[in-house]
Amino acid sequence: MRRVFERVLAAAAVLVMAASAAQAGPTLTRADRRDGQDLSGTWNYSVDPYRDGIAGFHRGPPGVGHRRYDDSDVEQVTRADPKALYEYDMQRSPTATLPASWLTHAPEMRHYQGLVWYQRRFETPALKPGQRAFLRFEAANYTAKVYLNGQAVGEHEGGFTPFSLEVTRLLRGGQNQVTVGVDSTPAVDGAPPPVTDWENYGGITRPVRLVITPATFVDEAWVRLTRDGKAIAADVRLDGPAAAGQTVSVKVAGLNLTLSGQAGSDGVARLSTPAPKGLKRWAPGAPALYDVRVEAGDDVLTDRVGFRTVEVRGGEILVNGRPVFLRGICLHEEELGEYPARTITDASAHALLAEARDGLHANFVRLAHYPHSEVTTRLADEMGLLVWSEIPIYWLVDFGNARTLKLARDMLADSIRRDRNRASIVLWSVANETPISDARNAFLGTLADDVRALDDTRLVTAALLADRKIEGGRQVMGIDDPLAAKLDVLAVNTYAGWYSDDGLDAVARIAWRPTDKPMVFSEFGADALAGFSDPALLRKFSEDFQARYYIQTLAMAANAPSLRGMSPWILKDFRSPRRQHPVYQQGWNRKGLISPAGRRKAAFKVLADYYEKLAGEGR
Ligand code: GCB
Repeated sequence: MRRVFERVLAAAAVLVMAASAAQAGPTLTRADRRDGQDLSGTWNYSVDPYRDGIAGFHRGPPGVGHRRYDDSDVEQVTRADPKALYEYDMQRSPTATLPASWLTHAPEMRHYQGLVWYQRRFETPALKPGQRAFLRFEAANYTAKVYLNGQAVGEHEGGFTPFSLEVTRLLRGGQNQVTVGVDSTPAVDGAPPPVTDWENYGGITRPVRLVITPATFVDEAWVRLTRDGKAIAADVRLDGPAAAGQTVSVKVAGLNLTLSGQAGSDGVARLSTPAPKGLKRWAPGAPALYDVRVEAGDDVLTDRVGFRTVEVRGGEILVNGRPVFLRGICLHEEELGEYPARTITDASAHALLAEARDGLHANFVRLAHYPHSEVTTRLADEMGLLVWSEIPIYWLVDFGNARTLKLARDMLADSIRRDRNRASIVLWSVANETPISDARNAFLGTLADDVRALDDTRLVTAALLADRKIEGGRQVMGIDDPLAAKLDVLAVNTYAGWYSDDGLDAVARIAWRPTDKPMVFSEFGADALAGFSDPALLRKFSEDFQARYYIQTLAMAANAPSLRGMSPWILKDFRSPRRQHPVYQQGWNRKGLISPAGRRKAAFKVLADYYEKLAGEGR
């Protein structure tokens, strides 16, 4: 019997679901503050490298040989029916604590890429009449198929954005069982594309929550100081049958302020009031935050929000009307330690951001190369750091592909909706180092337009590649990219002296063409293995080389008249499968200013001193 050989989870159920990208579920911002239940904790897991659980070993349509996944306990069934054959038993499979990438679940999982099934049971009271329930995943990398009590509830593509699936009808009072198939395999038409320079952390890497709402609830409340700084505005988006016409109020207790009004036929209430005189603005280094309470019908949503303006004028980046120089550093989403699992907690995010703010005297972090966890952007708000947030449109994306464009637009919209209340975020980046072509220009142009339509209170940027020429016998770098016309801030990655043969003395002499908009060095950096010193030869990978590289590149920065900030690459060494030098790299990109364990390299002090001096000059 063919059935005998199969290991089928939810085969038929999966096939009836659209095999497409992100589902447009609600955003459920500030899920951490909503009613419900945290489903983090102990889950069972089971690998499925051939994806039998989805397609069966014949990869055929459902029918003979395909058993619909059911909710039964395999051990009990086989005891009652000794002829029954299952080649999986989730409830007796190994366990892991989520959220975390599976790379650290067990030594044999370290390099696993493919499909992993996760399952857990949880008890919950029956819903009250009118209540709704959602499973909200803050992130699962890269695709996820979700089942509750044996029924498919939806799927999602993209490893860094949240998604919520409604389970109102499937949720039982008492015990429930949630099963998730997470597949880390990158797609050639996906985002990011298959080749990147960071570890592909498969798994459920951010919190999962059962969220319980009233029938009509506040999905998102975007509360902000308007672009011109004159008003406090709130767009409150409701979801549910009573959304249209619903009365909505937004209270900012610390300002003694209440905005109220009705949602329109689209379920959105657009409220606004002049900014009160006593408003204390959020600013880098002085992060004033206010508790905000949004009420609509039976629902209440709270948040903590800062109010500030950011704009570009006369070649300057202005925060609250004052020019700022972005004293930044890049970060990947990877915690300190020799065995990171992309488990970002308050403590692990704080450890990294504190190194940036207090160690380097930074006022800015570039969160590369995808939306980081909600904990991180909330902490940046609290810690008074300016933030660059980005989507994984990186290197060789399939720019001519309509599916890829839709995916990118969904990711961008999901990340903006998630984080529009984070005053720390001042830049939305639409791409990193993407080779110029007509298809790419059109693709990224669409994304830049989307940013402006979704959020007019921040600036649009993208990390571009530098153009290099010899002019009058001197090396001159600049930006020659048609996308520049679409951006507010021009960002450029530059590695002269590391990826080029330039001697380090030559780097300091490179000049930069002025640009008509503020320019930022979004990256520069050099690998160094912590502890490897080579002062005589200054060999690459030594701390001495990296420190000298920083000295020379910072000298070059003085030759860039439009420069208004920088975020060198990168705060901490990070795992990258393409970095396999056996002596210096061992699977790590070593461009960190600190080692995986957090040890500061010599270049750390070079940058810290430079930033301290700039800060002392009031920049
Ligand atoms: C870059 C990329 C970044 C890499 C870095 C490097 O330009 O944007 O993702 O990790 O260079 O180390 O080569």
